[in-house]
Amino acid sequence: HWEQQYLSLMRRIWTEGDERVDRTGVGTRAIFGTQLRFDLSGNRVPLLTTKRVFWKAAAREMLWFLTGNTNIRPLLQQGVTIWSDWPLKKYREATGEDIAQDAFEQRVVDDVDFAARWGELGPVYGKQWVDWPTYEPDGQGGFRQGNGINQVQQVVDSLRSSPGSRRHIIEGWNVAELDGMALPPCHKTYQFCVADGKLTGILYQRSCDVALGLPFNLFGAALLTRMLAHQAGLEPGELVWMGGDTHLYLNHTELVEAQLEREPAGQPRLEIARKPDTIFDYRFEDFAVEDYAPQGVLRAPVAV
Ligand code: DHF
Ligand code: TMP
Repeated sequence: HWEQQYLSLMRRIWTEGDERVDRTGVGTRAIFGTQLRFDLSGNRVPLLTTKRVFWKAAAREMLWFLTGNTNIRPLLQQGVTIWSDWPLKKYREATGEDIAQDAFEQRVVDDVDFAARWGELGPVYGKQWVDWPTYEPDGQGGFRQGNGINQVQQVVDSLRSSPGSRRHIIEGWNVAELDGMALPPCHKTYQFCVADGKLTGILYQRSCDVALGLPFNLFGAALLTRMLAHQAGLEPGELVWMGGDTHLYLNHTELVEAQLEREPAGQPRLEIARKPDTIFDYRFEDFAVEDYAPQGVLRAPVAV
């Protein structure tokens, strides 16, 4: 079964990984340098069946990246809370106020000024993907801001105009702006390749929380590949996922042990109902997952 790849990776990290102290202080077991490969043909999608994955949140997150927005407010307005922990931590540290997560989230939704001040993640994925900053000489020996670069549109254009190119890349790792980001990008590089009328995507993820992040990242990367293929008139090929520091947090023991007991079953498919004029015009309602009958939710704490 295609999902065995994920389960074997999980098992290998848990039994053979190096134990490391990480930034969060939680501790991990990790393997450096890993790969997974999934067939996307026939609209197959690598959505894990050994636990329920909230693919709707992952889809809304991907659409949010494409808007260029970097504030958690639009996510919270749609009930997506996966990015709340980082602004919340910053708010608590700055104000000393022990505000509950749902109260903080409600304030971000209700109060635009509060959201602008406290809901911002900095120039993360969305900003770099569709508005990578540029600078140009101002004619007086200095520099002024130039037009931002929309990497996603450029990839749509290059897939259409020079499908054989080896430069279909979307890069999140803007070295000059890392300091301003709540988290430097994890899924930092996407590359695409056209062969036989099919589009294959590679995601290089520098750091991967295999239990919580990876199920979302696989679905998100597959969705992005599908939208690009759709826009460029190509069929879906494969999704190749490559991991740098690929880890399991030590406080995920219960999830890992339960999930490794389970048998995967089925092959979900992702259907896209409508072809909008541009890649920026997809709506959440355009996506449907079929044949998804996962086993139960497995909860685990996220390391902040
Ligand atoms: N930090 C860490 N330590 N791990 C991450 O996976 C991670 N992911 C980030 C930001 N920082 C991170 C962004 N993506 C969840 C999933 C993805 C995600 C952040 C959080 C998560 O908590 N998933 C839970 C609950 C999902 C829900 O309630 O919608 C899950 O069970 O999948
Ligand atoms: P780091 O910046 O110290 O590497 O911590 C980031 C953590 O978040 C790490 O555990 C990887 C995880 N992560 C994912 O796995 N997927 C994601 O999409 C994001 C944003 C983070």
